[in-house]
Amino acid sequence: MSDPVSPRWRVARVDRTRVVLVPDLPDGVDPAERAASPEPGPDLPDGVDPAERAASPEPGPDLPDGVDPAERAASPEPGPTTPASPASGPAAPARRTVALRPGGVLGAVVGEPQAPAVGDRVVEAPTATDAERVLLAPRTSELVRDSADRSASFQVLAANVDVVLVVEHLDPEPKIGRLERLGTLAWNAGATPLAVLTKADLVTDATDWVADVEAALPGVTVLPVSATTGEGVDALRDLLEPGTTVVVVGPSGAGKSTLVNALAGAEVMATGERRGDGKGRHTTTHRELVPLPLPRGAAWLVDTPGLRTIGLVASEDSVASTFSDVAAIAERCRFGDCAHDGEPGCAVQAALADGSLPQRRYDSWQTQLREARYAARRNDARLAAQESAQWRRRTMQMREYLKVSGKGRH
Ligand SMILES: Nc1nc2c(ncn2[C@@H]2O[C@H](COP(=O)(O)OP(=O)(O)OP(=O)(O)O)[C@@H](O)[C@H]2O)c(=O)[nH]1
Ligand SMILES: [Mg+2]
Ligand SMILES: [Zn+2]
Repeated sequence: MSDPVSPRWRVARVDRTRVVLVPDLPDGVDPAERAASPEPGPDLPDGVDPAERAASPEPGPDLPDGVDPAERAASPEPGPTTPASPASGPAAPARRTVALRPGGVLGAVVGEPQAPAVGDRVVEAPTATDAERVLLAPRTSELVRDSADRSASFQVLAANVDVVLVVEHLDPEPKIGRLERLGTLAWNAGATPLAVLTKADLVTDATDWVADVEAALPGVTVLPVSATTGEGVDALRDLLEPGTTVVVVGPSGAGKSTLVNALAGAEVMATGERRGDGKGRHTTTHRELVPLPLPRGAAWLVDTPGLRTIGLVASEDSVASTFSDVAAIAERCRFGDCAHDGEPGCAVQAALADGSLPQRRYDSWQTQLREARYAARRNDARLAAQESAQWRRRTMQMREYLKVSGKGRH
């Protein structure tokens, strides 16, 4: 697959009126090797010619310059540090700021102009009149959540995501329900979730929590880490593939930015103190894409602000991925349409009764299913509304036409 236009950029940051772009990195991985890789993540069209890739220099740790001074002045809570560029090493590829079109959109290679998200791929498509013209490339995946303000149906947290690091602290105690929700969010994006339990240095033994989280997210790798002692950080880095995009999500104060810095081996994101009451204040206030140098190339990391509430916009299939164990039990119910609500021969009720299915997990499953069904209905309603708006427009256009042409008059 080749692009009609080149080269590629990635959206590193989105503001109201402009986006910051960084040059996309060649992933440095032989496609054959990637195909043989055990990681089942969705394969990204890399758009880089293998020959060209071989010739391209190893991308250095392109450190972002952090927060724009103007933005910082306007920001209610300025970050404590602006990471400095490394004194040595290859010159960082140019960052570029591009103004958004009215409505906060960019033109797209295919289809209507769209609001860009961090992680979007952007291609240069200069015209005679606009040498700066760039276009959004179609997304391979989207990490979405319910919009916070309900003004839109959902919010795109990041685009073109391969792996989601679902971060939860070991101290205070991890919230399993939150991990389950973020797991579903990740599956729904078509990405591979990886659970990271931070602050392992604050607990004597993380083994039981790891087992609990493994049970809550079947098939998901669970890693305890400590940015303080370095425990687990190399192991986590080893799980990440060059050329992929890895998004870090989790509650405020969980140590997401600290983890990003530990993985990157540099202070690329500002981190904050946790409040005495255990509630994190939001240190990171915007989503940002930063490069992650790996031994065989580089990947992209997206740090995000802590999510206060995580409204699910997910399909029932994504819920079934997180609850594959419960879904397997439900398949043994006598009736195919069993509501697990007292029907005879209900395997789910039986599992609850004998304790093999914890009530907490059952409740979580039911809650997520309800939300998935609600999201589907809402989406249907939204599509219906769009259709009726189109219909109204067409009717008006037809009336206008009849008026102008005089055909409507008797
Ligand atoms: N003891 C210990 N503290 C940690 C660890 N990781 C992070 N912290 C501390 O936790 C606090 C919050 O860390 P951040 O990295 O800013 O948390 P965050 O998840 O990015 O928070 P938001 O940006 O608000 O979403 C800081 O005081 C960190 O020093 C760890 O592994 N061990
Ligand atoms: Mg942060
Ligand atoms: Zn049942």
